[in-house]
Amino acid sequence: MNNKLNIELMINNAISTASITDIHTHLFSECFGELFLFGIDELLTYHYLVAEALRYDGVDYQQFFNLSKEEQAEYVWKVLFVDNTPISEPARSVITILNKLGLDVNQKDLNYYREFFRAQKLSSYVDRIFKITNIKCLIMTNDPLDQNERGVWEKGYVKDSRFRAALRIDGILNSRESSFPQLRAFGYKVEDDLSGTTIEEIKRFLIEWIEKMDALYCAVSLPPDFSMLDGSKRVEIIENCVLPVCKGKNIPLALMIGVKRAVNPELRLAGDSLAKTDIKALEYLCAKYPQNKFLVTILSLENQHEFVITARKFRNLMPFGCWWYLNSPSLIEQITRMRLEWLGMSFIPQHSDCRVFEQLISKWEHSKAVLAKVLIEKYNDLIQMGYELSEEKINRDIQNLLGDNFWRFISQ
Ligand code: FIX
Ligand code: ZN
Repeated sequence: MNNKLNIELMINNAISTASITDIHTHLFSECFGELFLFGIDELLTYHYLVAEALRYDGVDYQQFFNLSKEEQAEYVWKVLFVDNTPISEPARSVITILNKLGLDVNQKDLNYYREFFRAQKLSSYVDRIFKITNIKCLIMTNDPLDQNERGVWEKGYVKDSRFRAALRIDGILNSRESSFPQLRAFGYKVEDDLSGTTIEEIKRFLIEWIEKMDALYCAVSLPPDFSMLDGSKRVEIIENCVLPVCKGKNIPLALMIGVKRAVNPELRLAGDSLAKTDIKALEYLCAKYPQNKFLVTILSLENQHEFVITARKFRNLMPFGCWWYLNSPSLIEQITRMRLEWLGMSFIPQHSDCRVFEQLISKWEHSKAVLAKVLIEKYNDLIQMGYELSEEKINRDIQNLLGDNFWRFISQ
């Protein structure tokens, strides 16, 4: 029997039991050593919180960054959690994590939390977080030009099927002045003007690393003024290297568009902002390269309607996630509702973008609550007209949204 209450129970149950694939994170598996971030000090020094804490008084930015990690965490803790109420989305997330881990959220002494995290045995702790969150698999962000990361891929990498790779190519597309010398040092014959063997050598680099990492896709973040018609070297590399390689390997290219890097460089990682982009570049790519697949997320709220309609026009375009500054309940709700209304179930509603392991708990908990709210509304619109829904159909739909849409898109 379909009634409102039943549907609500079925949706909540389906959302809490679906096995999630988190398609974009900055997490690393245990074998990456220090790149695996966890615990209260890492949570408090997350760049989302740093930007917020530094708004409250006139502390010198440089002075703050000169502090040790523990001292920075203490500063953020005092400002955002002791002297103020942690109401913002990033601050509330810390409270959600502590609560879900069974800790007393009213303790003001940071050492109480530190002791808990210090006492964890990493491997079983990792298992526990995967269990709490029902995450089957998450995708890392992997940059072979990063010295620390590269070292692990070359020596000491241990496969863990819960952590899959994505080859991040911001270096070759956005900062050739630093990435090309690195490529040359690694033995790739590339010229700054892209002459000679450069195109073939970049392709060789991409293929070698896709294979080494078993990467599920290539990814790049792009500025708001990203264009495919500006005659830039970036466009040349995309069209002559990245797209042919992705097509040959049958993997998507993930485009993350709209980030304005280092608006306030003094804030370091916390200093990036956003602006509207022109969807034309996406239309051009999807239309001109129907054999390529594009996983896309866009940072500006103002772009979301055009973006959703563009996805209706191109089946090689898969919208994913509410990225970064869109990852808050009111914005997720608005965007998810719009996507459901115009794309049905054919999109990927969320990814976490976690940098610290326990953030998987809060980011998914908060997003799932919003997804449930919107789906309850949408399913109720149908049952009010006598449309019959079964638990099986609801489970299927939600499993598609939280995991299977991605794997189907990858394997098409
Ligand atoms: O470029 C990206 O992948 C961004 O998501 C990050 O660089 C950003 O700093 C972030 O953590 C957003 O959530
Ligand atoms: Zn990211």
